[in-house]
Amino acid sequence: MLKIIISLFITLIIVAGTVMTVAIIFSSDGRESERQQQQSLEQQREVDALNVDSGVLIVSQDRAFNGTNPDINLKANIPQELVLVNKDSTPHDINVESLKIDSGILNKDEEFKTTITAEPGVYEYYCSLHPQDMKGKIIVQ
Ligand SMILES: [Cu+2]
Repeated sequence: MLKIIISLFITLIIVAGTVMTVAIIFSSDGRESERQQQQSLEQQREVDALNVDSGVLIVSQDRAFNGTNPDINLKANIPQELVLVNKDSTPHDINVESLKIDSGILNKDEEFKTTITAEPGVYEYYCSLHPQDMKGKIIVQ
């Protein structure tokens, strides 16, 4: 009888331990995905920062500028800052030949800043390392 009680007790401890371990793994998973969600929200805010009054933030990531190589709208004849941050482990740059802009090659987490004061027009921007995938238009009005 005593043996049965002891083995029941041991089984109970093993079961409780397993349940607690699973619970801990799940709760840390939850925290992890919450953190990732917050991170992607921050990235979203960075992407949304396009076309703010004072300037433009471009993030190169996954071989694209701001995910979709968007049109960048600028106001004519007003100095506006353009910032490029490279978030890829692959090097990138940004070139706008008609505005004489060449960032030079940026490695991961490096950034390039310039100020654009341009006449109305459409200016192509591109990455010289991936000109097929990373190119878009700066529209100055
Ligand atoms: Cu590139």
